[in-house]
Amino acid sequence: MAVEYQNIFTRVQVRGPVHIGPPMAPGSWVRQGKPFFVYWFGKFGDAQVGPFYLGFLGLASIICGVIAIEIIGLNMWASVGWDPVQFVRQLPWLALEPPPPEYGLSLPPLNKGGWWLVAGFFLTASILLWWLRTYRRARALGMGTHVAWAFAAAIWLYLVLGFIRPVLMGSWSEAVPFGIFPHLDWTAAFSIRYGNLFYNPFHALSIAFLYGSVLLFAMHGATILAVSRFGGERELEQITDRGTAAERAALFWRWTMGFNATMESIHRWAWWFAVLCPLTGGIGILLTGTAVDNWYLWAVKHGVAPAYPAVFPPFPIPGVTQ
Ligand code: 07D
Ligand code: 07D
Repeated sequence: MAVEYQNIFTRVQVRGPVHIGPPMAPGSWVRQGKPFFVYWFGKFGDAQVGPFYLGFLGLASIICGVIAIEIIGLNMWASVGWDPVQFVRQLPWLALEPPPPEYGLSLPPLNKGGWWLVAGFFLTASILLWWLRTYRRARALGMGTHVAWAFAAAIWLYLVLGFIRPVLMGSWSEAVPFGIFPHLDWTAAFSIRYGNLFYNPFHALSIAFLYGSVLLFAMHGATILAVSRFGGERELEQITDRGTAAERAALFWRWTMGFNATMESIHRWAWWFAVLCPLTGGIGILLTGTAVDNWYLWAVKHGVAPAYPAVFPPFPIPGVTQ
């Protein structure tokens, strides 16, 4: 029955004794926590919780992250006069803003954007430390470092938005504020200030990869679920010894589109589509204000967008007496 297929819960839970994982290399921290099972976790993923590897990098990252969030939160709370009710009520609209333009790249007083710099420093340290952790844990398991490099693509966009571009523009005030809706206001204002980001070809590329990622994710998830009755979700076996699941999945797409991915190539497509979204996006943001001041006028100049006719005074309209 079709309705049985449209189910977010894992249908079969295989439960063995807890798995501690492979032995640790000398010099590593121990893994913390006695592992246990949670039935409802097993509905979404693996039922076993723990053990957890904290490690130096993990601990340092969490400490920096907590410092950043605490600075942001306390500044937001101060902005409502330390009223706890207003803090909770107005939280989505509260902000910790970067320094105003007159401070350029200098160190401003704490209450004039200084706290923004300190919070940004700790948030960035936390993210970079977490990146190192993904790299090191992958290496410790003898894995490739694909996850770390995909994460690096997102960090590239984050650094362009909050650090590299503001430095090139000579002002911290160009950077993004901390806050739920304030960072959306910044995004909208940025687009308007630089002549409509829709005319930025790298924004367009980034959107194509964003939408493409969604499409690929849906196609891949659906295809594998559709052949799971033949063991299709055991993807590794299907790569090395292509079975009936892989054959059927491939045939389905070859029949419908004339071309099909393979059990391996689909994951390469997925990785590249996801990575190229923030990678091209970061290029687009880096060019904005540095190389291109107004994307609409840039598009007019390059014949991508039509120039608006001057329809009313004070613009002179050719052939019309003023
Ligand atoms: C689902 C994985 C889990 C991650 C989550 C995010 C925080 C921030 C901090 C209050 C897909 C956790 C959030 C830790 C809380 C404070 C101080 C990932 C998943 C659940 N944005 N953005 C959101 C960030 C930028 C834009 C939501 C971060 C740019 C638009 C969330 C960054 C621009 C919309 C969020 C960042 C931009 C959002 C949901 C960093 C252009 C929305 C995110 C570090 C790219 C959406 C109210 C999500 C929303 C939204 C976080 C940067 C635009 C709060 C951490 C400057 C248009 N952004 N964002 O699910 O609902 O991601 O906003 O660069 O519509 Mg954003
Ligand atoms: C933000 C990478 C950094 C995140 C990191 C994660 C934590 C949280 C969490 C513990 C997302 C750190 C995580 C700290 C820890 C827990 C739980 C990735 C980030 C390192 N746009 N737009 C994009 C669309 C318009 C604007 C990209 C669509 C308007 C600006 C994307 C539309 C205006 C910027 C995209 C649209 C505008 C973007 C983001 C439609 C506003 C950017 C890709 C249909 C009026 C960013 C080149 C991404 C960019 C960006 C989509 C419209 C402004 C493809 C679909 C015209 C300023 N827009 N946009 O991966 O790269 O983000 O632009 O209208 O900076 Mg846009």
